[in-house]
Amino acid sequence: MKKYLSYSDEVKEAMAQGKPIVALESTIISHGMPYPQNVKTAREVEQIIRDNGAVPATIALIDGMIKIGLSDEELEMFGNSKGVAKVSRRDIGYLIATKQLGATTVAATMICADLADIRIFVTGGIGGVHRGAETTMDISADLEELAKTDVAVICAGAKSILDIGLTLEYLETKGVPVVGYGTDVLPAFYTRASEFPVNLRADDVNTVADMLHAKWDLGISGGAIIANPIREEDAMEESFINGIIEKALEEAKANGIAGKDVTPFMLGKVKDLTEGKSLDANIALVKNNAVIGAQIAVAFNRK
Ligand code: PSU
Ligand code: MN
Repeated sequence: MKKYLSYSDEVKEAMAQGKPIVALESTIISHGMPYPQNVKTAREVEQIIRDNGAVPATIALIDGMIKIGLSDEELEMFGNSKGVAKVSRRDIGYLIATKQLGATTVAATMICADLADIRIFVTGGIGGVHRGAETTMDISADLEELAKTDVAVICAGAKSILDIGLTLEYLETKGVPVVGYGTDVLPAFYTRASEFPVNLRADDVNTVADMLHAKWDLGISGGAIIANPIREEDAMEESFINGIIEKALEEAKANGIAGKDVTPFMLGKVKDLTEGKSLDANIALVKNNAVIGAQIAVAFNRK
């Protein structure tokens, strides 16, 4: 297994010294945001994690290896290359065998973080049960991964491009803890609140760290979602963003978008229809998650 893993010097040193490490995904860079904002954001998020006492490990597949920690040039390459594959659980073996560039989704990043023994992972949003999934069966592999892989994902909740209620039902069935960070309802990514309550709430990072230790010490395998609302000043107006999402969903349908292309298509459309405002919100919420995620990693590492 170890022969497939390659660590950056920064991550190698952090591991040797027992420092807290935070995993970051690369699909958000290659397929979630346009260039050059994607690369700029990736760099800034890494720095926020350092400033909060942890070490960032952006994960991607390069030349037949799982890279744990990317160099500046590699970040640039993932942000500014055409034809980088979007890699979920199903794709990892093939991408390694064919030595292609692979940007890891939440599911694939969780798998790679777990292999590297990194338990805390920061991103923007997770995949979920899509609207209309009762006929399309479009349910993100992220949810299945959360059910079985021991990595906690700090995100800003679930976007209303998804069916948030069904996403929560799925997570409940699979036994995935969904913790509201300072909130009693699941945040809806661009907005601070959805209409859906969460069953668990934490108001400080120690509670999150203690919860993760207790769960995994007890042998209760699987991930956890720590849902951290976007800051008030960065949030979008609810009726505005929901109207845009409806429009983008219609366009996706009219264009026959399916499979792994749905989420990137929706993100791009929403960005265009909001004239970039959704991208600003997206960038702000990822940075906000990086602050909390790094602090959780520090608290988790203390035990
Ligand atoms: N949500 C975002 N930005 C993203 C993604 C989701 O706001 O970049 C990416 C993540 O990598 C997530 C993936 O794991 O999309 C989910 O894709 P799918 O819906 O095809 O499972
Ligand atoms: Mn899908």
